[in-house]
Amino acid sequence: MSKIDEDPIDHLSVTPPKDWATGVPAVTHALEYSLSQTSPRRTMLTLLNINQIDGIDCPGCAWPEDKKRHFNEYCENGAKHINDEATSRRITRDFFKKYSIAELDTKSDYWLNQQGRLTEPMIKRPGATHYAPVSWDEALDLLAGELRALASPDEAMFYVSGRLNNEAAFLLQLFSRAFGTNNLPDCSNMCHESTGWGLGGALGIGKGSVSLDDIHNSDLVFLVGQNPGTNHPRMLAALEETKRNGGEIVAVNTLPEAGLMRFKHPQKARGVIGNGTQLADQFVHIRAGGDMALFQGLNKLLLEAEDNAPGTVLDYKWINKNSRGFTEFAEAVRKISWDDILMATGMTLAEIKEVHQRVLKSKSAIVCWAMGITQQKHGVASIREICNFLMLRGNIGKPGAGVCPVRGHSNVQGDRTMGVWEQMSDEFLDALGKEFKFNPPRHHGYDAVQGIKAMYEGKAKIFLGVAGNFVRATPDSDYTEQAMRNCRLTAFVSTKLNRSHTVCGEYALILPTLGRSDRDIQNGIEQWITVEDSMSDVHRSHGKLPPASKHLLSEVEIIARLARKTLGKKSRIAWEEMGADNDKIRDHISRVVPGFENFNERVRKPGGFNLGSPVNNDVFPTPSGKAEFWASQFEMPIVPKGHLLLQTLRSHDQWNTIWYAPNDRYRGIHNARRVVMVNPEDLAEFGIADGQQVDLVSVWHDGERRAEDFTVVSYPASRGSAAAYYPETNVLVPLDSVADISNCPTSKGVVIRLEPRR
Ligand SMILES: Nc1nc2c(c(=O)[nH]1)N[C@H]1C(S)=C(S)[C@@H](COP(=O)(O)OP(=O)(O)OC[C@H]3O[C@@H](n4cnc5c(=O)[nH]c(N)nc54)[C@H](O)[C@@H]3O)O[C@H]1N2
Ligand SMILES: Nc1nc2c(c(=O)[nH]1)N[C@H]1C(S)=C(S)[C@@H](COP(=O)(O)OP(=O)(O)OC[C@H]3O[C@@H](n4cnc5c(=O)[nH]c(N)nc54)[C@H](O)[C@@H]3O)O[C@H]1N2
Ligand code: SF4
Ligand SMILES: [Mo]
Repeated sequence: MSKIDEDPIDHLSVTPPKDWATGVPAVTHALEYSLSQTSPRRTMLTLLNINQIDGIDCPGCAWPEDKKRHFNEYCENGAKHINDEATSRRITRDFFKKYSIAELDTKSDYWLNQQGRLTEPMIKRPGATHYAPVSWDEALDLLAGELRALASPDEAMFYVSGRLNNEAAFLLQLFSRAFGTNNLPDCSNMCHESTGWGLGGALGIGKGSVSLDDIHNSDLVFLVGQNPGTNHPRMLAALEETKRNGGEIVAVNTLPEAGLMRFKHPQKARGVIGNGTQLADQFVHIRAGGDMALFQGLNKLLLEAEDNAPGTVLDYKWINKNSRGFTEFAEAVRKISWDDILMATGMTLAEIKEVHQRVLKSKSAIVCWAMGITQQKHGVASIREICNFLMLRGNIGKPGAGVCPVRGHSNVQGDRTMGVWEQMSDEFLDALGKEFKFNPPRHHGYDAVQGIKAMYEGKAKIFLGVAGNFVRATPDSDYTEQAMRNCRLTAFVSTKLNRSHTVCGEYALILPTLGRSDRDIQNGIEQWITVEDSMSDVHRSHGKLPPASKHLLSEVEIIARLARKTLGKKSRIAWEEMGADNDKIRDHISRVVPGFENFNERVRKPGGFNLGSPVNNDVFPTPSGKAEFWASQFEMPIVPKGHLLLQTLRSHDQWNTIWYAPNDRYRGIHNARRVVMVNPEDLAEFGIADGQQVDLVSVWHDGERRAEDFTVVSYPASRGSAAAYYPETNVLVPLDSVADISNCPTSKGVVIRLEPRR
């Protein structure tokens, strides 16, 4: 680990990609990072508490805990994430005196994060070169005054990242609506937004329908467009159980990710020695953006198989009882040509038939997916096709079957449940208005992409981010940075320093907050928060560590104080009461959010409660009350000759916009991040050598965008695709290159060419 003020040396070395994930080296890597951040005592305190019943919910991904909690209920990356927050390093006012904002802006994302926890509120005033200390009251008075001075509430935006807990998310959306706007963009806009639209249209739900037990007991699990070894490591233990119970796994990816192939359990003797468990029974090396075509092909084969042996393949009982649109859908799928499907998938017919045979053999199937699907132009249509596929054999609502979108941030699903969305339903707004006796605005707000455009054009003037790193998480970095700089005021409620603090509006505020691992005492009573995981389990998280500084406030308190200062005495909402007592917020939630009745009581039970999914009781909350088949048009990304389809993805040593070390161990990439992984045959065709320096140039209707100085790594990526790390490559993603319907940036589908550097 390098010194605190230097970046690790950028000196690429490449080793062969691994074909197994999470063995003993993983545990040592977790400890190494943790101990570089804090003392052995604090490391042990966090690790003993992570994901335990009365402990700290892992601030990493949203994968659920096993009902039978194990002593070590965490993975290597979870340990890194929690100790990145629990770090003993501190940023004080002297730090901001030493570095100008312009100087901080030249530092890497790594460096900014490594400086440690933020400890007191800071302000940048118009024309100032440095942040200066400011009291909480002065900071919040300024923000409140500026909000009140806006010509319209819709000139303000309130961004939420999925690290935020339920109580704070509920309070923020309440404040935003009481102030008068639905401008609530969130990280989900860039993440599983396509999932919400796809599942909403097909099944009337926005979330997954399966439990861990379903995964364990399924006959066939598809892992499509996700990298669980890095991004949801404990999912591998669940998949190992699937295998042990006789289930099969089909992995569909443009890269042969280590975690899809084989798993060595870090906490079991047989994971330490030996070869571990083989995971994927079949690896489908798909062409980028070819997943919809794959499922169309599988659906075509199912229809043909039913023709050949009527009454044996499709579940007509389920289809007739629960769905609509089968006939139109079947007609459309039959018309799609195999030539198109094979071209889009890059597969042979024999390979697709092999998957089909596995489907025929199975009595239950689950499809899991993540960013490889949602961040594609036709992501929503791909998810509709996945739903068609499952519905054909009644694989919704029975044990071992269903949809499993694998969520990113630990509470990203909960934040949406709590009403953080720019287009919440009238039912939700009615309930909110009734509970708090006001009329919430009804017109939709800005999502992330629309919000950036509005700031650029001067239509939005104040940006408040609660958690996250908006400027690095969003596409088209140059444009987005200008959009932020155009603002009157940018403010962030944050635990750690990041780029969003160095790209400032006229005024800028850093509002430091307690992290999930910090103890929060209000009036002598310990406060705890709640989260909802990827499988709709709602449970508690208790901070355990002494707060990083005595000046920190909880997110809830910051929002409550801001709300009172902005809305003044005329607001009849009990902000002070809620800001001081999370139980009070939960009481309100119990009357506003469906499924949260008796919230305080039920969530106090060990492990909390599960929200369930209506589709498991054959209830489909679509406008028709039925599950909807959908006839998607055939679609595949068109990539001009000499170009590649770039995906911007995560390395093993990073949490979203923040990297912990310049390594991607499973992919064999060490000591560098500006690398682009390309298939050797594509490189040969372009006349570009492994190890050559290139610029990545993205091609879009409004012109070209450039990311300079990348090293080419010859890699088994599928033909025609390329992979490079986010957020360094966000500059290449055009703001209006978005998924149809969901408006999610196409971070996995950017047309680029490689331009050799002289
Ligand atoms: N350690 C760690 N864990 C994390 C995160 C992190 O940054 N670090 N982030 C969290 C968040 S917010 C999220 S949303 C999740 C993200 O979890 P993932 O979705 O697994 O994350 P990505 O790294 O974006 O990887 C996308 C995967 O899709 C594949 N892919 C790309 N294009 C295609 C395609 O066209 N078809 C198919 N079939 N596959 C494709 C890529 O090769 C890669 O394996 O992870 C969460 N967990
Ligand atoms: N090109 C490209 N862009 C992408 C993606 C991609 O795959 N490719 N993925 C997208 C996805 S899936 C997502 S989810 C977004 C992620 O977007 P964000 O969620 O906005 O980004 P993070 O990097 O998770 O935010 C990290 C910051 O959160 C703050 N933080 C951490 N914990 C806490 C806390 O407890 N409270 C508060 N208040 N602050 C805290 C810290 O200051 C830290 O610096 O990025 C998206 N952008
Ligand atoms: S799988 Fe996700 S939630 Fe579980 S310990 Fe790892 S990072 Fe944390
Ligand atoms: Mo995400």
